[in-house]
Amino acid sequence: MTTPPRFVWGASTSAFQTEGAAHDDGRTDSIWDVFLRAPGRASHGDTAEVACDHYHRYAEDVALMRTLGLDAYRFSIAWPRVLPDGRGAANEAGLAFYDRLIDALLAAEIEPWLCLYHWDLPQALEALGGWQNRDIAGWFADYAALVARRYGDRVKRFATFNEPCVFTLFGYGLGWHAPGIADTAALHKAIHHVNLSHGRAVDVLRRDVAGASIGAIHNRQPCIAASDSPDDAAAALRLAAYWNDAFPVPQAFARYPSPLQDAMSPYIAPGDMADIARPVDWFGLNHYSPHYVKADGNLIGAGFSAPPADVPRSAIGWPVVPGAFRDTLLDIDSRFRLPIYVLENGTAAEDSIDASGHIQDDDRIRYLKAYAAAMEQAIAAGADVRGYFVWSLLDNFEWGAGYSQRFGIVYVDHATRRRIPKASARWYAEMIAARRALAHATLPHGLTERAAEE
Ligand code: IFM
Repeated sequence: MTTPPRFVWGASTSAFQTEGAAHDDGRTDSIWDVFLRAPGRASHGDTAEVACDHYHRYAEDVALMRTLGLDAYRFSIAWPRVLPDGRGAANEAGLAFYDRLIDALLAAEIEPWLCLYHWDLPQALEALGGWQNRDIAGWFADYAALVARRYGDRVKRFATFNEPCVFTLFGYGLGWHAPGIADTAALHKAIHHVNLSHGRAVDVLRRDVAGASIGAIHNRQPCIAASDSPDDAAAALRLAAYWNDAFPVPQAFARYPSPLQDAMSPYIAPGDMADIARPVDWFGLNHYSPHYVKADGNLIGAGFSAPPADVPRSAIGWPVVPGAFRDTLLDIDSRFRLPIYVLENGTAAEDSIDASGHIQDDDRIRYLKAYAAAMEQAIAAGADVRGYFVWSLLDNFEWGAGYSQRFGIVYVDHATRRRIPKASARWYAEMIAARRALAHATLPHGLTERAAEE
């Protein structure tokens, strides 16, 4: 057992994927609501209008988390729920929902981890250019200030963005995600304005929340050339620049990675890079598998390839390579020198309810065990990993895949919204309890975990 005392075990979700209540209490459209109205955007025409109905069932969900023994829960705020126009007048009814959620978490002794942005930009701001409009850095800072002042008395853990590489590349570069734009300039402007917004929000959170612990959440996956060809090798380097480095590198080192420097330079104003590279407290990592990359005619010249035949894959075809997780943690540790929190890891699996009403998701348990072991190898080798959050608590709305992919450790019947903990939820709860007991047992007699750390 190599996880340190006070290691944080949690689960993550996001607002758009779970809340539903798309039109309740003054919430307006996000870019995803609008994007999904066009045909063919998500499997089976699925939408997130109701999703897991977490908006109305949050108390049941918090009670479930408590039975699992979670230390922490990561959720995101729906920007269009609290600021229906994206800026200006706040919506009290929307703000009050997160008061209820946060208070329920604290009453259950579960630490709230709040992410400001998990892809659901208010459509009202997209109408003004969205992430392509430089003014968004100010709008995002104002939104961050609203959230900080409202919840900062009870929430200390703040993330600015979840996976900025994914929503910029897929939303503005390749056109697969909302708002469905595929344009080189749009992609580069979006990347820079998201970075600028991150820096501004860090300053606001630091100013307005006493004792804030702030980070950003990055998806990092090794990019491996699909063949020995020089074209595939060059494509892998390009994808790595967009996917792995376009956000953490400027945020930590005040420069863009070299393959992107020329493309980004038209959008950088004097002082921007210093404004982006504001000190943070931790590095949030989302990791699932490595990417296999081939040359492609798309606007970044890089496409996703199937893994080699001998690489095991999950039910949805994602490579299962725990060693890549270990290596990613060690790489982050050596390059960024920050405490690392794994804020998403997990897998979709073939989940079905058996005759006795159970979901025996052995594939997911195997995946989680292998990835937990890889994380422990990284910790044993010196990586400063302080927490692990499974993706996801619930089977939720999986973007373009709609409800066809289930990532939850808790099954959600999408017709009735009934929740049923899967075998993996029981495994996770038992693993957390066992590690906690061991951490206590290894402390010198009479010393609490916190005292030992101090
Ligand atoms: O569901 C997503 C999440 O929103 C962002 N990270 C990856 C997950 C699985 O695809």
